[in-house]
Amino acid sequence: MTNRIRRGLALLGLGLLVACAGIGPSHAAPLLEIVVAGADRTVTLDRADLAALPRTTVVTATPWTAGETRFEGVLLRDLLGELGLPAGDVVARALNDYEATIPAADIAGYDVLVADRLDGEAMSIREKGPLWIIYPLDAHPELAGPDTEAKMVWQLFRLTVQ
Ligand SMILES: Nc1nc2c(c(=O)[nH]1)N[C@H]1C(S)=C(S)[C@@H](COP(=O)(O)O)O[C@H]1N2
Ligand SMILES: [Mo]
Repeated sequence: MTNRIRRGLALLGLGLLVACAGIGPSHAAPLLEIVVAGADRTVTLDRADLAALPRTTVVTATPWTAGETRFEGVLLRDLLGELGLPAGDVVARALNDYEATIPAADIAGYDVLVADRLDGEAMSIREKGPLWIIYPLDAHPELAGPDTEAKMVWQLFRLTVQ
């Protein structure tokens, strides 16, 4: 199979999963749950599902990492778009029950990444993984500061689309 066909099949699989939300195949290691508020609809993605979506790299310094760091993953904008989900505000919830709202305007206007790799490696929970919301801080000086930092949720496991 060519990579193009393989990617097509992977996306088709995702589509079917979305269509069968709630009764889809069980995942060996679910990484991310996406809930559409008020729509009785949940999509569960594992690492392979995330790997099959359009990938983006954001290189930036952060308050929690040393020097320029290379984050790879799926833009929040692309994630919602590819899954056919509404473009609303998104509440990001972490394993420690920390929650922050990522405004729809941020998702549209900035490359907000759901990162699943840091400098080429998967992130353990201890390393703020398996998923981390990354804003492109270095590319946009106006993002510096605690308001953005509060939205950079690590140990992410659930997104709720408002
Ligand atoms: N998973 C998780 N992510 C989180 C938080 C948290 O408590 N848990 N705190 C947020 C807030 S409010 C800020 S200001 C920064 C805090 O980072 P610090 O604990 O390194 O100061 O991370 C954000 N991301
Ligand atoms: Mo904060």
